[in-house]
Amino acid sequence: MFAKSLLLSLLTVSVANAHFTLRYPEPLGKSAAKQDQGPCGGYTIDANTAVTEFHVDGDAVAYSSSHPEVKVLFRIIEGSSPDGANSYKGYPIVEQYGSGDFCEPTVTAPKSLVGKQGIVQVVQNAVDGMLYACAFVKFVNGVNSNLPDTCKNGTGVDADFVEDASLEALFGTSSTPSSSETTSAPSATNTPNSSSLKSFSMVAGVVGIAFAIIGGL
Ligand SMILES: *[C@@H]1O[C@H](CO)[C@@H](O)[C@H](O)[C@H]1NC(C)=O
Ligand SMILES: *[C@@H]1O[C@H](CO)[C@@H](O)[C@H](O)[C@H]1NC(C)=O
Ligand SMILES: [Cu+2]
Repeated sequence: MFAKSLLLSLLTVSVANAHFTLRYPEPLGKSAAKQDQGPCGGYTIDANTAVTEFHVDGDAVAYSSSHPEVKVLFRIIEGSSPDGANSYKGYPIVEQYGSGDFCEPTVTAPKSLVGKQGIVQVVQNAVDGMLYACAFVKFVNGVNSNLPDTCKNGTGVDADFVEDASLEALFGTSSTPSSSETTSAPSATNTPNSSSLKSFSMVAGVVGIAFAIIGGL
């Protein structure tokens, strides 16, 4: 019993710190330590940043999520500034259920961006607030017919289309200083009962993982 509760508290800590890891396109950085800081989770683009080709008629955005319930925006930003004025929804906002690997293989960008550089930004509205990750890309023609191995959905991971005012608000407010985004707290955006529902589903997910691990020992 002691071992179980110890494992459970360790898992709770690691889940609270992990948030999500962008796997494709290549992220600006892999640490989630500052993932609550917009626009790119504490990372900026520099001379060493990897550039991934992104196919405007359909390409993959893949991540691994520690949260069993998040709302997700896949945002396409023109140019190398994440606060750039021209940005687009690469896919309708989804609510993703189940923790683990998630990949949306048909994210698109406007054809007018072909040949230009840009940013693929993933923003999650999660139980612990807004979370950000970015990838630096060069837009190319067509559909990616050679999807990466990281483009897969974990067992029990699924998604539905959803509306989300907080994610929607990221459009048309590109002049908002990013410092205001970093101060957002979960309590500010969630009504008490919806946030307790989300906490419950997060705890349920953690317990599920713990029992899956205990079962495997
Ligand atoms: C993962 O699930 C989502 C939601 O059902 C779906 O749109 C997407 O195509 C799936 N990804 C893969 C790689 O099958
Ligand atoms: C949650 O709160 C809203 C408004 O505060 C209320 O209308 C709704 O009935 C509540 N739902 C539950 C499950 O308590
Ligand atoms: Cu988190």
